[in-house]
Amino acid sequence: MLIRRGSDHIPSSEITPEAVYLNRRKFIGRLGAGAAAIAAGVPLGSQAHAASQSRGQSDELTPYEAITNYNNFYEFGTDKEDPARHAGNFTGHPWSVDVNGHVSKAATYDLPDLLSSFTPEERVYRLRCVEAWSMVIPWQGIPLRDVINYLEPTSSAKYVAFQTLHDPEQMRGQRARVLDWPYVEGLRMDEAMHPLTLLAVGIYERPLLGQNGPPIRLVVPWKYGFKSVKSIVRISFVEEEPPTTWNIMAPQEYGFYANVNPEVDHPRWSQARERRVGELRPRPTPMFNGYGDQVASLYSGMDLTRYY
Ligand SMILES: Nc1nc2c(c(=O)[nH]1)N[C@H]1C(S)=C(S)[C@@H](COP(=O)(O)O)O[C@H]1N2
Ligand SMILES: [Mo]
Repeated sequence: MLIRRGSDHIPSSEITPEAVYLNRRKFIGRLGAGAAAIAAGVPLGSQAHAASQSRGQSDELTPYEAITNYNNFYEFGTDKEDPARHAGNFTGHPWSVDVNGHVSKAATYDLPDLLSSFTPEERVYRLRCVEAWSMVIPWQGIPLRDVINYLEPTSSAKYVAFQTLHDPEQMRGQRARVLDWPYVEGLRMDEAMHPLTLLAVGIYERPLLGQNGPPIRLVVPWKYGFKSVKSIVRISFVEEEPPTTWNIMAPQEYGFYANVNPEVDHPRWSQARERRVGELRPRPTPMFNGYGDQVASLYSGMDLTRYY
């Protein structure tokens, strides 16, 4: 198990990479602030709040510098350095999210309004990208299921679909047809309702920078990074499995489920090992990115070589 909740103890192994952050934590403690403040880009220097703290037990946190300078966000270019270079002016506010489909409270929400009743929690999750690199990131976010419960989907809602902003003026990468814009993703309802699934609004208690998908992005820690869709403008409750961008682009390479699985290789490379950003030596990739105890039951009886 990679997270431990309800503890403020910080193992010494985690102090080195972000001494500044951890020092700051000691001072800010548990001062109150709503998710809306984070999502609206309010600086968190004095307002950070972690409703329930959770920390990786043995994993060193990836430095903020790496999390914000080595990214995949094709809306801002395809090189890992492009998002940091080109997303500087992209703050994600003002922002509204369109909620539609099989859901009682379908509406277009001003994001701070939608989030105002939720308090962000801190979760230290590994993000494991299909390109075989991983980072350990202290996210602030709201469990997706809290938002779903608030929105009240009907019994016809079997999947949740997400869509990223389409705005080639702000997102220069969308001026080229490298992907089928807008970027779309989806989860089965039970995956979306799983307590590990997070709508992230911050990293290291700072609002998401442009490159990390502000003002709100998904984090599904047991799946490859491409499921963690950034800068979400639409949430749809649907009956059928929704299309997903990388599956549209290369169906033999990227499936709907995209569970981290060392036993199912990408057709062009192995997924058995991964390189933690900042480390030289690759490590073995754990099944379900290390969250198997909590999520394996979602897939019991499914052939994971077929539903990859
Ligand atoms: N809209 C959008 N979301 C996206 C992507 C993208 O190109 N566009 N890239 C995905 C991929 S492949 C990964 S690995 C993660 C990277 O998240 P990070 O840059 O915050 O680490 O974002 C995912 N979400
Ligand atoms: Mo990725």
